[in-house]
This record gives sequence, structure tokens and C-alpha cells, in this order.
Amino acid sequence: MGAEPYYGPDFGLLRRQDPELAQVLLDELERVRGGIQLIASENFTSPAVLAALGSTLTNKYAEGYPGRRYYGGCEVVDRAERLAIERACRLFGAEHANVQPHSGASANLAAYAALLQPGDTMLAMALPHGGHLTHGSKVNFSGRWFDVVPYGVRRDSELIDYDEVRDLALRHQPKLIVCGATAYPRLIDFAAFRGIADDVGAWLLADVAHPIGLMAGGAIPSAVPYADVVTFTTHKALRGPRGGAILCTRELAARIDRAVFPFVQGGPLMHVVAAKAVAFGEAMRPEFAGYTRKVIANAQALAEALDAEGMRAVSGGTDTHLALIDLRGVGVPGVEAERRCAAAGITLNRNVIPYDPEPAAVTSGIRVGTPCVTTQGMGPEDLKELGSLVARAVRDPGGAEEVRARVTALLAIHQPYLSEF
Ligand code: DSN
Repeated sequence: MGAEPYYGPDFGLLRRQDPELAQVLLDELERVRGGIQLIASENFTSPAVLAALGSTLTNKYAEGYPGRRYYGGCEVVDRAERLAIERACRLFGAEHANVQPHSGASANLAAYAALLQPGDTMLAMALPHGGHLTHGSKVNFSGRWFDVVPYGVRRDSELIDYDEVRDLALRHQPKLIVCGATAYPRLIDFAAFRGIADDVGAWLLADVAHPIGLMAGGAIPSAVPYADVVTFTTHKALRGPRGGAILCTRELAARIDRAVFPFVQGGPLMHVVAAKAVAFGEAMRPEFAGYTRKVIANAQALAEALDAEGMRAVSGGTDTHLALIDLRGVGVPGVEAERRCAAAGITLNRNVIPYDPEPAAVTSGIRVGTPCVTTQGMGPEDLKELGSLVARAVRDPGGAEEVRARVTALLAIHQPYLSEF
């Protein structure tokens, strides 16, 4: 540090002080600039979000909530958290927001802690049908500590079977019904879930980690008017820092706050809370609404292009930012498709499809999403081309270099962290 006051991230300083670690950051930047990112749960934050993340707010211990902390000197970071809470409430029309969860998993753990006791029954979407790990998987705390009744999608339509959800709710009388998914391309009918929860006197939790950004931009209907508690992550289509948050009714505010701190977490990550405030502010701008509509149009163009190549879109398409692709028609398992796409400069993830005959390590499918490419400025025509590039990479590993050449040409026009967004 020289005579100039130090305000925030200084990459040159890091490079001089710790070239080894600085090289990791450069290599990661190079990796994302050198390929196309189709991971449905990732995005590129704005430089303003990165500036808040790299700020001195990381130094501050602030256990508690604004105006009610267990450490002195919190009057400045209080302002960051108040801004994040106010903006989240305004953006989503929520009565209360807790912006401290470190992740989606911590947000769900806190929501369960606020509403359930160990051993209580909850109804949630099964992981092999597109549900989240923290919705009752046996390898996760949620499956070990609660009596979880799973629901899934219909074999014929590959859509949530609301009749099955109602039957299971009536039979098992859960205390909590959880909706939301990690690999479900269609809109979820939150009003239907509300009706079922009311019929059995259950709480309704909507985990909208995936579509929350689309809801922020008004591109799809929001879960907030229907659910007692809404959990989400801030780093997917919402384009904020890696982290979680919870929205809830006024009635549940104190229970949720006590569950986040002191039950699940200690000190909040104040630099991340500040970055969440920045992201919520960005999501309020009219251009963010346009971005979310483009994300969906791009996902639809990609799903249609893949479908035309014999790579079937599960449920026949998408209403959101992601598509789930059944590869059985081309005879390549998901794990191999993921590897072949990586060799051609396209990053995506293998994913089980509903009723998948293959185990999770192999899978019959891939999941693709468009938050990153849309942030880079790509449009439906680019996504159509990307669909045929993915299909070529999957079918013909020998043609990887040719696919990579087209990927490089697309990236020359649409580079992350070089162009304005
Ligand atoms: N693991 C995350 C995803 O990729 O969907 C869950 O939010």
C-alpha cells in the first residue's frame, strides 16, 4: 500500500505479493474466457458486485442483526445489511428478508429449523426427479433428520404430478411442503402447492434458488405471494455473489431470524451481504427485466436446437433458464457427453433425467442453462448455433477442434468481463 488510501481490490498488489495465488485467479479468468459456460446455476457477476465482495467489510464481525449486534463498531456495516434487506423486500414484494445465509443449503437448514422439529414429516421433490440435495436426500442432513416423503414427475408428461402431491399430503399429513427444483425446466404452480398445503394445514416453503432471478425480472410468476417461506441463492440467474437469502411473512420473521442466527450460523459475511445489496439494486433496473426475458428466449432456442438434433428436451421444452436433455436418442451417456463438450470448449453438467436407468455418476442426460451466455450478450441465433455445436461435440469427439474453433469465434464477439453488461 502506498501513500494513496486503499479502497478495495487491487489485482496488481496481489500479483506482486502472491504470484502463485494470483496465477490461479488469472487461470480461472482464462478458463471462462476460453469456453462457453452452459452450467444452469452459474452466472457472471458485475464488476460492482466483485468490488463489494473484495472490500474491507470482510473484516467485520457482526453477529446479530442491524441495531442489535453482539460486537461494537457495527454502525457502518448495519447500513449495508439494511440496504440489502430493504432492496430484497422491495424487489420481491416480501414482508421480511434475511440476507445472512451463507448458501442455499444454510438457508434451507435455517428454514427447516424455524418450522420443524427433528423427526417431523415433510413432503419434497425427489432428487432423481429434479429436486435439490437439501430436500430430503439420504446423504444430506435433510434426509437424515426429517421423515421425508418424496414426490416426483409423471412418467408420461415429465411434469410435477399435483394429484400425487395432494394424495401424498393427505396420506402423510406433513408439517411442511417444499416445492422448487434444481433440474425442472417448467414453471411450478405455486398456487396449487398453496392449496394443497392449506388443505392439510402444512407450511409451504418454496426453494426458488434456480428461478429467483427470473422472478426478480418479472419474466415468470413469483412464489412470494403463495409461500410462507421462500429460500434462494443469489448467484444464479440473479447474478449476485455466491450466497443465500430467505424471504418470509411478517408472522415468521422472528423465527426465521433466530434460526439463521444464532441457531445455524455465527457471524454474517458482511462483504457478501453488501454484494447482495448491490445485486438486488442491479436487479431493480429495467435492463435486468430485459435480461431475464432474454435468458428464457435463449434457453428455448437452445432446447429447440438440441431437440432438432435428436437430443430430446425433457417435458418437451422449457419455460425457464434451463433445459434437461435426454441423450438416449444419440446413445451417449451424460458423463461422456460432459467430457466431450469440455474437450470442445463447452462446459455443462451431466444430470439424471426422470426415471433414469443410469446412476447419478453416469446419467442419461445433461442440463444446460443460459444465464452466463445471456450476460455475455448472446441471442437466440447464437443459441441455435450453440445447440448444433453441442450436438456435434457429443456425437463426434473427433470433431472437437472444429467445434472449438466456432466456440472461439463466438467468444471473440461475446467475452465475459471484457464487454459492458
Ligand atoms: N447444485 C446447485 C445446482 O447446480 O443446481 C443447486 O442449487
